[in-house]
This record gives sequence, structure tokens and C-alpha cells, in this order.
Amino acid sequence: MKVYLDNNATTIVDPNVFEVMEPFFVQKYGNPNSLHAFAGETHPHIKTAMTKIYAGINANTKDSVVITSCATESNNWVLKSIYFEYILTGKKNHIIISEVEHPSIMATARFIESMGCKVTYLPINSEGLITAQSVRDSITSKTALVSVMWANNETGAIFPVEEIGQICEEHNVLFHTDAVQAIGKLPVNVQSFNVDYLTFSAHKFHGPKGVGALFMKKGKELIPLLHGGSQMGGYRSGTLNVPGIVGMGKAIEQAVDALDFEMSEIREMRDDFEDALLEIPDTFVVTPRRNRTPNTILISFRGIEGESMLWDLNREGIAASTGSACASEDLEANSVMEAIGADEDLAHTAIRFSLSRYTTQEELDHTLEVVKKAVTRLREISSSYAYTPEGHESGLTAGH
Ligand code: 7TS
Repeated sequence: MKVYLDNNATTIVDPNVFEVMEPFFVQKYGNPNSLHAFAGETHPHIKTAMTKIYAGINANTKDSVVITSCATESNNWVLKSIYFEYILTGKKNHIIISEVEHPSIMATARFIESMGCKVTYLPINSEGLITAQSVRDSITSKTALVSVMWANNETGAIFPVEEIGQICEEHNVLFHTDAVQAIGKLPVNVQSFNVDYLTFSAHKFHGPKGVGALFMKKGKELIPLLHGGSQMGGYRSGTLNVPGIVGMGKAIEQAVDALDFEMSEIREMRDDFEDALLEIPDTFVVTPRRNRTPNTILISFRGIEGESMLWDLNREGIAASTGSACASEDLEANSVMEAIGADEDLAHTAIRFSLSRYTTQEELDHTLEVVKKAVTRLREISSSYAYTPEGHESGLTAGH
């Protein structure tokens, strides 16, 4: 049995999405910016898809939703443009991010920091959460931007973006949120709170890879990152990824339709699976369920290297992760586990299971059996693990 539980890294393309994309490879392949019928026949499809994408986040028609190549590009765009417009010109000198942002924010922040921008890295607490108060406390008259992810990709922790947005509005500071892990898992409505920029990416909600977007509120448009042509209203040059745009339109429409299912059925399956995993002695989950996306579990099995567990799971056809695929080649401790202050031992034991609307009960039952066997086997050979009935001092809360 093959089981895919790495949906925070990427998701299967929904067959309906694939179907609507297919004609744009070998039939309707014209460049939309050309002046002939091959171009013209793509226009209504792009328009329909863009309407769905605007509807998917409830953007106003006057706002800009600019298609990019991925969330990484959207995130780079926001920070670098803010740097060029506000920091380099001396108008402001400071941005605020959390210490558990995706590398596309983190590394970009470090880059602009090396160019003279001051960066505040907001800490997370023992539950993997940041507080809106810490944002309030960090804002100065020189703060240009706050960029805080909506939901964390490792723990699923949901950050208080509505409150943060309000604080930013009060202080006249721009607010960006990376909503990659929110779309399809939480209601996302850019008109229901103050947000100037919002990033998302199609392949996280059963759309294709290589297509993302940046929402920019009217009046808050950024200078382009990619100069060259007049595509996307002049905000982002490069020939339009027509199949990608059409696919993202269908995918976001379906993600919004499936939201209730995700927030009820998938959440329930996740909770039951998590309860069963937590029955294994010496297991810990960081973020409480009430503050978490419905599909995610980051769990530690004391005494077991995450990579060893992945190996055992993989041998049985099960795909999970030790954290972000973006960092998985360097065998480092999980960054969120480190940020909450878990000891070195425990920080290396985190495994992320992320479900999707395609996950079945049978798959989770199978995974549970394999995990139990793997835990027994790996703890037997573990040099650092000795089971005591009282358990260990974990410094972590159980995930209920
Ligand atoms: N932002 C967040 C919050 C993410 O989780 C990811 C991908 C990205 C940005 C980058 O998206 P992309 O469109 O550029 O691919 N996160 C993960 C992950 O958790 N495991 O693998 C990729």
C-alpha cells in the first residue's frame, strides 16, 4: 500500500484540474500577448481562471492578484520590493518577521539584513505560536513591513493574522502574510481583515507546481521584481503560464468547495490518528489542536531520529517528512522544535504527517501499525532511549 502523508510539501494534482489544463499544452498553446487567434483563444480561459482566483480569496476586482512562478517568488518579491522602496531610500529601516517563517522569507530577510535592513525575528512560545502583542512591542516609527505566515508548514500552528493586521493598520505599517498553508484549510478572505499582501501557491491545494500568486491591495502595489514586459498589468513580466493559471483557477475553486470537508472530516480523521499516535509512550505534539490547521501533525517520538523513522515508513510505502522538504537534505534538527526550545535530542525526533482530502482511513490505519512497529524496533536499538514508566522531562505539552 502506498500512503502519501506529505501534503504540506505538495499535493496530488486533482484530476479535474489536470483535465482543464491539458488543452493548453498541445492545442491552445498561443502566447496570450501575441496578436493572432492562437493568442485570442486563450483569453477567455485566463479571464475565467482569474475570476476564480479572485473569488478564492475574496479579492476586490480593484485589487491586484499577480500570478508568479511559486510562493517563493511571491515572498521574495514582497521583501525585496519593500527593501528597494523603503529601506534603500532611507524612508524606513526595519521589518518584522517570525523566527519560523518559510526559508523563502527567512533567507530573503537575512539577505536584506546584510544590505542594511534591521530585522526583528518574533519568537514562538512553547506551543509554537507567536503573539500579536509581540508584533505591537516590536513596531517602531521606522518599521516598513510586518511579514508573518498565516499557518506554519511544520506544526500547522495558526498565527493571529487578523489581530496582527489590525495592529499594522493602527501603526501605518504594511502587512504581508504567507498564506500557503492556509488556502483550502482555513477560510481565507482578504476583505475580512487588514492585509496588504498575501502569498499562495497552487501545488499546496491540488493544483500544479510552478504557479503561485501575490495578492496586493489596491493602492499598495509593489514595484516589480521581474522587469521586462507588460504582462500582469506590468507588475510581473514573463510569458503567462496559461495551463498553470487555468489549473490554479480550478484548484482554488475546488479547495474552497472542499473547505468544510477539510475542516470537519479531515480534522476528525487527523484527531483520531493523533490520539492513537499519542498512546505510544513518550510522544509529544507541540501545538494545541485548536490553534492548528486541520491536516497537520508534528509529533516527536523520544529516542528516535526522525530520519530513521522516515526510512522505516518509506520501506512500507508511507511518505511523511521530518519538516520542510526545502531543508531536508541537511539533516538538521527541525527548526520549529529548536525555536520552541526543545532539547537537542527531541529536536531531531520530529515527524510531520500532513493529510489531504485524498487521505483515507485505511491509509491511516496502515500507517499507525507501521509506526508502532517502527517505534518498537528503533527504540530497541536506540542508544539514547531508555523507557521509564514516568516518562521523560520533555519541556513540551501533549497535543490536546
Ligand atoms: N511558504 C510556505 C509556508 C510553505 O510551506 C512553502 C513550501 C513555501 C512558502 C514555498 O512554496 P513554493 O510554491 O515556492 O514551492 N513548503 C514546503 C514544506 O513544508 N515542505 O516542502 C515544501
